[in-house]
Amino acid sequence: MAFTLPKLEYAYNALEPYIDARTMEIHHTKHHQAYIDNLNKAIAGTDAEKLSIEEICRNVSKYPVVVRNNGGGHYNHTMFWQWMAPNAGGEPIGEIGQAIIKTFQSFDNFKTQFSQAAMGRFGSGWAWLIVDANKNLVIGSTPNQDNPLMDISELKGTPVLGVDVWEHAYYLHYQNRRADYVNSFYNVINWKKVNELYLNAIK
Ligand code: MN3
Repeated sequence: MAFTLPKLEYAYNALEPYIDARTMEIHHTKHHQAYIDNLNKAIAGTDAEKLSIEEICRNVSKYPVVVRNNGGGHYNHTMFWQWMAPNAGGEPIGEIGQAIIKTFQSFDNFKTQFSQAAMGRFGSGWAWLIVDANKNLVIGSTPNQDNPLMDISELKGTPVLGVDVWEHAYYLHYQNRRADYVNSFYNVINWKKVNELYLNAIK
């Protein structure tokens, strides 16, 4: 079974003014689609075709680098679309809200550290909030299309939130102003989804 582009649960313009419609459309239909096409090409006729994208990421050291880059791209973007929603953002709700306060003392402290991870990632990559092997929340970042599921990643755990800091995610609207983009991201975080992923990760 070849991987296919997941449908967004909202319109391309639904995250405006924080994420513009043109960026969303190009990001989804061109960038994400290209990762999927290249991944499908790379795994055609191999045993990886039978695996989920999570399983491929967990064992990514066994595959050529093209699978790492494009498989990571597919997983990361599939999650990224769900980490955002219209009429969302603000303070985290539910168990993830409590865990964030417990771990980082306040939501403001969390935002400071998460933004630092996003700003500190040189070049292209992702900033993450993960649940590590000890069920603790940890903030970090990975380069390129790597992610914390990958066996080759220094940062390891289950992603519950991530932000794409590749320039293609923000350049049309924010140009070089990554900090403004990351600040805007807090207005579209789908905490309901993040909470679901958190509850699953601490089981
Ligand atoms: Mn991207």
